[in-house]
Amino acid sequence: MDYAATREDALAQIAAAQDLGTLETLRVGFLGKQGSISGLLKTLGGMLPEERQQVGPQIHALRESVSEALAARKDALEAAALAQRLAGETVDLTLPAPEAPRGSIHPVSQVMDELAEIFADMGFAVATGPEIEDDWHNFGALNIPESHPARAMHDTFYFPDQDGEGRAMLLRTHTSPVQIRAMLAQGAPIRIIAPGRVYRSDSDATHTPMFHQVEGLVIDKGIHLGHLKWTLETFLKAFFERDDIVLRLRPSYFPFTEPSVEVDVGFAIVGGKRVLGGSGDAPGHGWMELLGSGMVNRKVIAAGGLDPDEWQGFAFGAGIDRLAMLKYGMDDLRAFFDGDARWNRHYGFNPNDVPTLSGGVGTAA
Ligand code: 2NL
Repeated sequence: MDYAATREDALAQIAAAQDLGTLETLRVGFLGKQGSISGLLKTLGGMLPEERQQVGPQIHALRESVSEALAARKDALEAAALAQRLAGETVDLTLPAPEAPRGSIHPVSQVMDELAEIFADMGFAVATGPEIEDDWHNFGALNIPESHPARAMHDTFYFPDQDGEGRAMLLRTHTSPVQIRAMLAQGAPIRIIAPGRVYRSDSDATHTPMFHQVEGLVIDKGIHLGHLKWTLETFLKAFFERDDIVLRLRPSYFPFTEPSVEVDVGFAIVGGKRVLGGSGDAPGHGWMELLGSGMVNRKVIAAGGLDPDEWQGFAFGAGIDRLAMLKYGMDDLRAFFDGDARWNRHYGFNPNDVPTLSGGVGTAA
């Protein structure tokens, strides 16, 4: 057997391989389980010791040089492929700068910025907290009993396992747990808003399983419903940028507030569309429910680690997505979360134009 000729032939084939696929086929043909050189190695077992001593080193040397040639050719082909890719992926540094900034602020982010700006002016801080909560912070502390429908599997996304203390874990259904945590961590007095993502197992034209809520909480001494009404009126006038916003407070029920009030805002119908402003009782006008609120239930103040005989407060909650739709005129909630670039461009806001009370909170278009 002429191992030198076999070697030359193999090396020539390897040198001629023009791509990694061909090279791999060659490798399998020489060194694979059924490969020709692997076959030669197997013949060693049937040889007499003298013959094996003479032929063995030649076959091993053949395998060695073929294996080295394969590795070297592989490196060369990979380097060539990389060089070709880099040549095609050059960055043209002479391209002109974009005329306007690319990307825009999502209406939900814009409204959250507006809320922070408006409430900061009234002395509120922005509080945030975990979206994965335990049963107690989301329900128990808020006087929502085990039997309450809001706790049913139907509305709440539960995790399969409990936490270390045996409490059920869930995706928060409102941002109230943020305010419970703030009471426990900071004590009183408190003035905060808690904007953020919340989750409910609900999905149709007007409900998405994830949506955005803002809640507000004030705890101090001698707080009454008048403070609540003034705060919401001042907020809504600044947010909708109209002085003629009129509120109607209606008795309602929430487990976490007592008394509870639903807040309606008067609207007029202008060109077939509802425009907020003016009394809903005037001819051609109506009332739209916008917020839920009330005086914080004594049990909730106590769950927050405070003495309800010393501290009182009010709280409110509203949907941010809905506030954005009303202010900026979108009619389909689901489009908020589709990520359609055309929608984002159309309804998005200039990232260089931040909401300010002096410049107009919502004029950044
Ligand atoms: C609604 C109603 C509401 C609250 C949220 C609250 C939070 C704490 C204590 C007491 Cl820590 N209350 N939040 C109160 C009343 C209403 O939201 O319709 N939201 C969309």
